[in-house]
Amino acid sequence: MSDANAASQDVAKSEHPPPEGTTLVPLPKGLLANDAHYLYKGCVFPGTILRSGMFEEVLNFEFRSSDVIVSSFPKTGTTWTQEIVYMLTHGCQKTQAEDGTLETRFPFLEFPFPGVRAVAALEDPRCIKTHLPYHLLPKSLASSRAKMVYVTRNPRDTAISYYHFTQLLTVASFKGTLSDYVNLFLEDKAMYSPFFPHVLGYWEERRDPNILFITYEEMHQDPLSVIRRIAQFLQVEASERQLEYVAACTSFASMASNPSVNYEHWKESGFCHKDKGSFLRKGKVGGWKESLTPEQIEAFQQWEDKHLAGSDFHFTFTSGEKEGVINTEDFKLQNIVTTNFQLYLTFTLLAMYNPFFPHVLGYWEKRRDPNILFITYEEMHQDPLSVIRRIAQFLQVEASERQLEYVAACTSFASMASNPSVNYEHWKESGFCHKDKGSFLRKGKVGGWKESLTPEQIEAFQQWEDKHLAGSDFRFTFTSGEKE
Ligand code: PPS
Repeated sequence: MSDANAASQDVAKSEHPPPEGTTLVPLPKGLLANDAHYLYKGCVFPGTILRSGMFEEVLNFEFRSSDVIVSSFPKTGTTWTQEIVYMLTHGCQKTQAEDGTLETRFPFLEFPFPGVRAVAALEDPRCIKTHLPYHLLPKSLASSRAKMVYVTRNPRDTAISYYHFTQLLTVASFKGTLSDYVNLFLEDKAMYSPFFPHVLGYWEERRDPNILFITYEEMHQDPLSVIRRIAQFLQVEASERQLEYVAACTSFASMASNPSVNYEHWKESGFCHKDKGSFLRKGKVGGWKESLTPEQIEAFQQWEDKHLAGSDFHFTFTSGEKEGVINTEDFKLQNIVTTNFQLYLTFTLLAMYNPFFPHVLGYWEKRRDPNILFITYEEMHQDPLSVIRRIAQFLQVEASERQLEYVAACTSFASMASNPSVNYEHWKESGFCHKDKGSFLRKGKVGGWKESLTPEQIEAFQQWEDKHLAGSDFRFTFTSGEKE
């Protein structure tokens, strides 16, 4: 049994009385293994949390200005948002086993594991998850200037996701039907209910500069633009290419196969049943249409209308998913090195191998071919090791991290420039190159165009680029994101 599970089960058995003013929520007998749900200050909590003896400490938790918090009603896209935030605040690198699983690198504030004291003791920058409604957030939030991303999702898909999750969790082991669960949900008896005050409580605060309010549906429709907004909000400097990489690594398929975020280890630790599906279940918008009966849809409709009357907030219930959403395959399968085309001083058809754009875009169109890997000079420059790792994977080369680092060292600009077997210096001897016109390995920089081109030339390039890239989803990076 994992530490997480042992800790949570110990707490589940704990005898701490729930805080004063708590009342038991009457639940139908036999549906839930953990049927001791409590109502505390207008919010339904499981006994695991309220009887942990730590709840008062949670409410008095001290946030710091460097904290990034992801808040949500359960099953609305918390994990997805957490992974995006984590990548953005950790160099836009894909999370690996060594980073630890999500619950350790992005702990759950009010959950007994690792516990509020452990969260308090974490070093900056802390990434913290919570499901607390706005009015129960620790009082320190307002003055701390910590940044908070709140994510929400339409209540129909949320309820269905929650139903499957309560079946999956051993501590809950929901025994009823979807219909039983829908009743429980609409009666505001699910954990962290009531749903609408949760959402609207944060919606009211959406203009707070330290709060970003997003929805599962907009992430689904256009992940890259939501990731861009989150990056701006968190003041993370990231290139377009890095943001695309974050989108690729946080696609449903990528997260579902990444053990550092897919929670599959909960099956081994006994926290989840092995035969009740997975935490990353479907990841769709609009699944409710296939799962709910017309009567249930009508009940949701009335419930939603009642709660949203007088509010300017509205949910999206169906998918506006874009075709060809980026996935990690795009990144695995990129094998043509393109170069920053602003380094070209001409954009007529005179240079050899022109025209430039049809050249690049012709290969870009083929990037999903499993035998083609499309990469850029700029990403090699920014993070050579990760590109080398991708090339190795693509070529199915088994190499240790140490070996990949050695490849990176031997292919650095300085190393290649001094290596006669690759620097083409012998071309000077053979008369193929002039001896007084520099070297083949010339500068090896990104963004040199800024010093070399006049404003007029830059403007001309800009127009030419815009013309050729209109209608394409391919973008170049023009400046260096070079690592120190
Ligand atoms: S929890 O337990 O409150 O933290 O759950 P939460 O993460 O909020 O919600 C789980 C649902 O989010 C889906 N999910 C995703 N959908 C699309 N893309 C990505 N990357 C992604 N990651 C998680 C997850 O599959 C659950 O939804 P359902 O509908 O059950 O599939």
